[in-house]
Amino acid sequence: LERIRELRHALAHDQFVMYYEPRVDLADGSITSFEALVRWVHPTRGVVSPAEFVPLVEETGLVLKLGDLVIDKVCAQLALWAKNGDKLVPVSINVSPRQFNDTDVAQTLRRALEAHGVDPSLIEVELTESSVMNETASVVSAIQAIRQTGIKVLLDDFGTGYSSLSQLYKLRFDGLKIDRAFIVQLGKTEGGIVIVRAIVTMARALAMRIVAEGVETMEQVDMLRALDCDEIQGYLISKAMPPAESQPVARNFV
Ligand code: G
Ligand code: G
Ligand code: MN
Ligand code: NA
Repeated sequence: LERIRELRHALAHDQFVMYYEPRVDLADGSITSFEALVRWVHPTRGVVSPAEFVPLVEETGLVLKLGDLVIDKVCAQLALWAKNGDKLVPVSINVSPRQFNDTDVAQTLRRALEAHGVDPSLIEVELTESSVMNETASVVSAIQAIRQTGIKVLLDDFGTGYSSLSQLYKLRFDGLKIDRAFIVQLGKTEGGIVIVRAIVTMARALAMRIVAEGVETMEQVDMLRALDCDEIQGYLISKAMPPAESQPVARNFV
């Protein structure tokens, strides 16, 4: 396929860049971290969203190469920010189901951190429910291995998949990101607030940090505050941006 050849070429010729979307603490409006989101800078089509190519790289196994590249790029960026003398905040990396299940991600992360001289506390990993669906021993130990490195693990897009309560209890994520689909419903349907409240109550009981994704309105912010959510991200704060010279940690958003 032409598309696959193009993606291989893009990997070989360094056409991928990372954009960064801030996550904000609802208590004081400070930036708590950035989510790293990959972009393909195509020579003629411009900046291409991962929604257009992640499914194909996932199918072909190229996602393993791309995943390693993303980890390396984020660590390099953190090292650059550190060199500029900024106070750093962590960056979260999306790890695909295939990379999580087929490779030793903890080892890849440790090597990249070491190569760039970056502290593990500056990295977080986002796993989707589909990555951890089968609560096998290998899933449990892979998550433990990442956490033992000093890297936090967050469950991404929560509520859209099929993870069970017993899994959540066993796997002990550091945090949980409530899928945008539920945040959109806040203030629109009664279901929205009921579901978000239930997720917050459960996550709180398991001592997980609670992040709301896809926040676009102040009304949602007010409701999320009332529901005792910890952090938000979304277009109301900022979309993902190319890295600035320094991390803008000082600015207050909400
Ligand atoms: O940034 P955007 O909203 O266009 O991303 C679309 C989808 O691609 C999201 O589901 C997001 O999680 C995924 N994605 C973005 N960057 C990465 C990445 O670096 N690795 C993986 N595995 N998925 C990513
Ligand atoms: O699957 P994941 O949650 O990693 O996907 C993140 C994706 O969500 C990115 O592609 C990002 O561009 C997108 N995104 C982030 N904030 C918002 C938002 O407020 N609204 C919408 N519609 N998309 C968002
Ligand atoms: Mn994510
Ligand atoms: Na998400």
